[in-house]
Amino acid sequence: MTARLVAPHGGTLVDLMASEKRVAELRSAAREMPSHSLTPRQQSDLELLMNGGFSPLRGFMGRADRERVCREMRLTDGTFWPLPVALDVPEAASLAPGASLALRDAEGVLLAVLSVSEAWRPDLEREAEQIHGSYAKHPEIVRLLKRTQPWSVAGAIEGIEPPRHYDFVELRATPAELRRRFAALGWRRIAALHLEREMHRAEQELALHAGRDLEASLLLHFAVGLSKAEDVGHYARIRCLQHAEKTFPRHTAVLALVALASRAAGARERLLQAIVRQNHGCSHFILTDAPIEAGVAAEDAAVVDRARGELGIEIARMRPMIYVSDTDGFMPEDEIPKGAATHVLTEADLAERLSWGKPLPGWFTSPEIARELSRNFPPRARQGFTVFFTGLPSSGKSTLANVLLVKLLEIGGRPVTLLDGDVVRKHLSSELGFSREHRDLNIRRIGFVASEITKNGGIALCAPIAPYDAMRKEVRSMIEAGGGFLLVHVATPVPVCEQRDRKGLYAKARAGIIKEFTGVSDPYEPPADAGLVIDTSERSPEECVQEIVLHLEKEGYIGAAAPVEEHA
Ligand code: PPS
Repeated sequence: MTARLVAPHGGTLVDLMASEKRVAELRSAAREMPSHSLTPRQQSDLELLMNGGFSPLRGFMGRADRERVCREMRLTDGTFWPLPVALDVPEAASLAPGASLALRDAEGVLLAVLSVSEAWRPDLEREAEQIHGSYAKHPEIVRLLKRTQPWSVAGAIEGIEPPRHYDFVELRATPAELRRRFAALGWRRIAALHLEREMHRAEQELALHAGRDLEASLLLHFAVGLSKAEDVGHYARIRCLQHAEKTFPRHTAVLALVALASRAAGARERLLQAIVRQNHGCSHFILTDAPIEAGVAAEDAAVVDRARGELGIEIARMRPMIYVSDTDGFMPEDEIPKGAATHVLTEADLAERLSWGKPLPGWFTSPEIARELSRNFPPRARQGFTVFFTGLPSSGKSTLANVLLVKLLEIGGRPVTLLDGDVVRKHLSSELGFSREHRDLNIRRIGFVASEITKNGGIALCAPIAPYDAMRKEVRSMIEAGGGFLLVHVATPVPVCEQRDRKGLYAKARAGIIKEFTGVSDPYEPPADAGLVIDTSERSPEECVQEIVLHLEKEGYIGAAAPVEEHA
């Protein structure tokens, strides 16, 4: 069953939810179907397909649509559409045309059934060039491509139930719900602002100006397509937005969340964002040149301009607002009198201030938002961190880690956990050997435990050999998501390690009794990204550890944290 809703803005809304009877049929048939567990990105796309946020799409794109969209931003029926909405899967053996595929969330809950129309291997690199042009080789695009599975499976969707969200339920609204709400409020002109982070005074002023210029009410629409349920930043940002919403005159602004995942696709992405807002019942889409979204360069602006006539929503380009201290107010850059003193606080400045516990200036943001941010993004001196030692057997990793443990406990303030190579192998990885596969698994486990400790404000000291660079990098990114990470390369040369040979293992390895022994018969890839490189050959452990302590102090991870509750 497909219901159609017509609203003053946005045109016809597709609704792909199946009828109650059909849901029952599909649920029982799904037991026999192959299943696909959706990634967060795919789940967000599915949510927008099912609730009509991606109208007029009725499923994941087929080959002809996808290729034409990449080439010329058009579906095969001529409808303007800027980016593929596709489902990538690792293999397609069971996905012949006519087959059904059960689409499930990460827990296995059945969300929808896809009737397969085709499955093929798209030319991802060519598509990237068509979509991203000169940005196709940008590291973020390359990373996205690497994560994309080789097969694309297309077909119509029948929705069983929308993805479940337990956070900020009152802020989540489908296109149909928002359209109804706007109608009930008597709002006919609604300007949407696409948000990916909190709004400070400059962004609030910009939205206020846009609303006045356009004589429109505002939809503050926060994209949560890739937010993780366990990310404290997600909650903090939304609470900040709730504070920001209150700064607008009553009955002029509504805050809502939308499951829209970012695509790193510049102008085309902005156009997709506009279409999604059109479907949510908005008449205008606010586009700012900078700094809210850094990705929109001049060439992108031209793409947006060319597409204007194709959209059912008007694009309102707004200039960013800058704080002018002489007048204690905000102005668009090109209206600021020559010589006037201006202030800008970039995202990097903000992160820097928070990490050192410095107060946020009153012109930049309100005390409520400043307090929210400093509580949730504590200064480094109150964040968790991991010191990850890597080096050959008998290089001194465990000795340094043990001395550092004592020093950090003396300093106090945070719990410290030591994950030593040998100890981990006894308790966490007792079944593992020393093949590359097993070593990687061992390091991934250590990284996981350390990331949990770090995320929760503790200190983890890890001291495995960790011979492979790729795995160390994986661990670093896991840990940095929730706190600090210091890689210490204990670069004691092999002859010195071998001379120490504390467990007699080098001798056994030379005699061929132990196989795959790091430094003798197994590789060690020295890191190029170590924060510190320490050779323990001619220095005492105390001296080496002092260097680490001083480094941590310099980086702000140990030391007195500045008071956080006062803001100018
Ligand atoms: S790894 O590669 O990071 O998973 O290794 P790790 O968990 O740190 O374990 C290293 C300790 O195990 C002992 N051992 C070996 N090391 C390397 N290669 C082989 N084949 C091997 N067999 C046993 C060795 O004592 C290591 O201890 P450390 O403390 O590094 O000297």
